[in-house]
Amino acid sequence: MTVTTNPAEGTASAGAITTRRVAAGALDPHALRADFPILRREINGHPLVFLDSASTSQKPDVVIDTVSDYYRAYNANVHRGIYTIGEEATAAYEAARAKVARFVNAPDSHEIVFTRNATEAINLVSYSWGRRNIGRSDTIVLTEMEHHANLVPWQILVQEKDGDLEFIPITDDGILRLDVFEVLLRLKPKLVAFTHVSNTLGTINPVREMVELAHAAGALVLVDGAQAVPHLPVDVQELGCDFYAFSGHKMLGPMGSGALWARRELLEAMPPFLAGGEMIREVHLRRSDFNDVPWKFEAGTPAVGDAIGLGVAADYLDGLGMAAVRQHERELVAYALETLGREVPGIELYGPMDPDLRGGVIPFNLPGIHPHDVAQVLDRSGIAVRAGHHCTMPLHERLDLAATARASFSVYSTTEDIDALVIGLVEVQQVFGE
Ligand code: 7TS
Repeated sequence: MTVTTNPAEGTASAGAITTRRVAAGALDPHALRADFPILRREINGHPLVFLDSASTSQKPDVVIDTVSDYYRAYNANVHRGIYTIGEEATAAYEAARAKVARFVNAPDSHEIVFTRNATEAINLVSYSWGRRNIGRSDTIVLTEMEHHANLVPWQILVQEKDGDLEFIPITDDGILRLDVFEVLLRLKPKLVAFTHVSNTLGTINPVREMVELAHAAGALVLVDGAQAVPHLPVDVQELGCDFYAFSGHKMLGPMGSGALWARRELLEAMPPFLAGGEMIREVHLRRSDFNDVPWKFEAGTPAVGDAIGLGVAADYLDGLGMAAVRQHERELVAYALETLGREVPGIELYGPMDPDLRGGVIPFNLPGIHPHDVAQVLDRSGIAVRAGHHCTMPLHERLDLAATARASFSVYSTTEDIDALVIGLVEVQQVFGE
């Protein structure tokens, strides 16, 4: 595929490339796989079956070529150069911000702060907003299903400020107990922070309803969208939350890309997180004035090529249509739950069994076999799944599990991938004599 670079917009052709992958509103993962060069790899003589997209997604040619074009044609620092390639890089970087804003329906592209990943976006809020707004005895409400990225920053904050953390419990099926949430809201928390989609159980949380409850109790809401933005339509205005954090590298974008969306008045009132160049307007020896948002939060030279690549990834997904992406992954979840349950003797599956409540994440265990052994034997057949606690140790503790194996999907995942997993798991059971 040839990419025609238009630096002013990043590579402009992603939307056109992807429209042919959608027939009558349905996504054709087989056609789309041609866009992902890594899926042509063989591992141990088998085609790669990549079932670890919750860790990071693979990247289409159009994203890889966009980043490569940036380095080949207009690599320069941004917001500085009076020369042509500096102006091109700046225009493409800011155009990428507008694309990402549009993708999550942010009302103003200046409400998007580029970060390295969701972790950095959440830390930006905990260090900047948190240090100014959380004090002694203030409460932050989280859930039992959080990724460590949406737990540890808040632990550090409340330890420093002598505040409190409370946790919305889950049912054994991995559904949040909203009845308990309502009770916790009587504590008048300053912030409620929770994941949109669980990276371990796949649970899709009722964000809008939770935001309404939290706002009625006077709390702000941060949503960790790392597992949602790549997989379902996200509209931050409709969700009504205050902060929304996500990773670019899980949504077909480059490693090292991610973003925070926050309401503008919040960003404006927040002190800087990191300090140095870019984030200032005027510097004197003993004091400085800071730049406008979002640049106030983008200290130092940003990952320009990665941000431009992220903008193109957003266009690519937009071309597929996020409703079609969600429908595709919902079908895969239904197929996986049914097929694994039927074909793999004794398999234990965790999380909600209703595909309507679940993103493309399937955690499981084979009785008597450690998930690390499961993953290692699957790798012999070219099948990549993650094994361990998936950065959700408290959730595993709650479910009384030492570890799980996890298959997770993206736009290029197919029912054939799931069939290969089923065959692989039966082989694992034979290897271990179960
Ligand atoms: N929040 C959720 C819900 C996540 O799933 C992850 C990463 C993060 C935050 C952190 O994202 P990062 O880009 O800052 O690293 N989740 C996973 C996973 O499930 N397997 O590897 C990384």
